[in-house]
Amino acid sequence: MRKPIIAGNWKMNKTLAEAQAFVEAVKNNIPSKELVDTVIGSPALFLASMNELRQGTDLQLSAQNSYFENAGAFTGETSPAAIADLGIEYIIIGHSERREYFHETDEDINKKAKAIIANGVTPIICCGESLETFEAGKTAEWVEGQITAALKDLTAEQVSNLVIAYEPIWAIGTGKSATAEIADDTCGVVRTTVEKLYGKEVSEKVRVQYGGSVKPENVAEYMSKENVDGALVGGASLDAESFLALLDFVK
Ligand code: G2H
Repeated sequence: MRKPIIAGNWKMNKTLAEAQAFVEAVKNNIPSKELVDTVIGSPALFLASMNELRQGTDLQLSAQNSYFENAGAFTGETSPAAIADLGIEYIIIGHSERREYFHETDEDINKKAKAIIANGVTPIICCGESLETFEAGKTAEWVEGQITAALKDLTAEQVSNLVIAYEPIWAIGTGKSATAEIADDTCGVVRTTVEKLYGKEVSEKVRVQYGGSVKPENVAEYMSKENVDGALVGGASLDAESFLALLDFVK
C-alpha cells in the first residue's frame, strides 16, 4: 500500500556538468511515479539546473539539508523556503554525517522538520545508531529516542506524509550493509515508535527507508521486507547505470 521511495544521496560529489549529464541519462528511463518515487538528493548548488532539466518527467529532487529559518543573517545556510520555491520535493535532514561533523542535535532536526513541512516540502528524516550502540543491543531505544525527538510537536497528518530513513552508522559507506532482517526489524522499531506517538493509522502510512551500503545487488531483498518502504542510497547512486539498476525491483 505504501509507495516505494528510492532516493539517491550524492553527498558532496559531482560538478554541475556531471549532475546535468546524470539527469539527462536517467530522467526518461525511470519507472512511473505511480509505481515508485525516484529521487536524487543533490548538493543544493545544482538543484535549480537539475530542476529545469527534469521538467515533464517523473524524476524528483531532494536537497541534503536546509536551515530552519526561511531568511535572514545566516551566512552559508540554505533556506527551506528557497528550496520549496524551486519546486524541490524533499529535503534530507539529520543524516549521521550532519550530526557527527556539523554537530546537529535532535532539537535542530525537529526545528528543521517543522520549517520544511511549513514550506510544503517533505523531510526525509534520518536516524541510526553507532556500532557501539548496536553491539550493546541498544539500537531500538536509540532509534526510538531520535524519532521521538525529531517528531516533537508535529501533527498526525504531518507525520503520515513523512519519510524516515533508518541508517545504521556502521553500515554507511563501509560496504558492510545490515542484513535485510536487521533493516526490517529496525524500520519496524521506527514504525512502532510512530504508532506509540500517533496511532496505527499514521504508522501504516509513514514511509521508512533503509540506508547503508544499498546497491543494485541487495536492494530487492531489502524491498521485500514488510517494514522497508524504500532505500536511501549513497555510493551506488552516483553512477547513472547503477542508479537505474536500483529501480529494477519495480519491474
Ligand atoms: C548512507 C548512504 C546514503 P551509502 O549514508 O545515505 O550511503 O549507501 O554510501 O552507505
